[in-house]
Amino acid sequence: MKTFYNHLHAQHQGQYEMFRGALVPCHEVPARADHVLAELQRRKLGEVLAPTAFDASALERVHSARYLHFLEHAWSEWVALDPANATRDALPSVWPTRTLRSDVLPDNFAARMGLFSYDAGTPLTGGTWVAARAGAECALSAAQAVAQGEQAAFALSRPPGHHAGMDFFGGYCFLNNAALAAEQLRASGLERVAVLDVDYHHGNGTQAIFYERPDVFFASIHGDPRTEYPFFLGYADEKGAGAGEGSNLNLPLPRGTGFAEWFVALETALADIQKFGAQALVVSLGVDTFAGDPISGFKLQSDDYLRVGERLRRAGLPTVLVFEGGYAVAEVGINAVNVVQAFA
Ligand code: OKP
Ligand code: ZN
Repeated sequence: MKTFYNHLHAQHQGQYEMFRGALVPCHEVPARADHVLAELQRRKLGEVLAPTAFDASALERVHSARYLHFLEHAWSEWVALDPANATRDALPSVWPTRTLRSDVLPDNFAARMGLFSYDAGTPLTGGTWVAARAGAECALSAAQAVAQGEQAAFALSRPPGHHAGMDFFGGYCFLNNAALAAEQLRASGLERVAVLDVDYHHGNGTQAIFYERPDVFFASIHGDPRTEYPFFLGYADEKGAGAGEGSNLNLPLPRGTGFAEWFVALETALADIQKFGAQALVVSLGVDTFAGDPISGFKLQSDDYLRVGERLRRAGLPTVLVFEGGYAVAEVGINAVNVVQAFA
């Protein structure tokens, strides 16, 4: 299958994230995508292509114009505050939680960082915008390839996307690559699209974007939010709302879950996607379900990803695979490419 990859991903290189009261080195590093690319090339799994350019209207199907404008200019504003900021990542530190107003756009930069985010684990750097935008273009290009008749395509995007909402960043994500791919498939004429999120963490951004939509089904298998990030969304009782009632499926599983139980959830998700009548599938392909992942709690082994790829192929739908999490850096290439190879 074709892979869409852009070397600009490496421009997003955070130094530190806030973790248990201290700044610790980022888990989401450029080497992650480098390992996936190297493994694809080592196994000679199809062409690696640069994405095509898309204009702002493709991004605005998912994200608000004022959020996109903020992201594009945030770094220069940050450095304008103090030239010494050029060597420091920007992190938010204040948020409009309940009872505070989020309808006003403040002038203050720190206030806008908080307005457009939900955690302090997601540094914004000098290269964040170009990297996120190029990553989004990989997802859009992969969707376009599938819309034009490819059975499947792989968007090797970085930073990841599934935690990013219509107008907020967080969870290492800025632009929601999977949602952009789904909207691109819709815009190319497919009436019903499903997003299946197999990353360890619930795809809160993707869920929220499509929660009231009857035309995009969202299914997610993830660590139980009672104990796992992102904590505040991803429960089994979230089934969609309004016209989207019934088009959202959350399958939370306890920390420590192994492949056998995980695979039962995959069958459940695929059965519902089938019932929904999806004409195409977008997979948020996180491989932080791996037993060796440093920030996650499932117990999948590298060979299990071959069975995941095989099962996804058997769903028989035109499919866009979008790379998300996976922080066991040495194994992330093997695990992600096992899915791609078994699918292809
Ligand atoms: C991004 B993706 C863990 C801190 C949690 C955020 C995790 C974001 C995961 N101790 N930090 O892979 O879903
Ligand atoms: Zn994750």
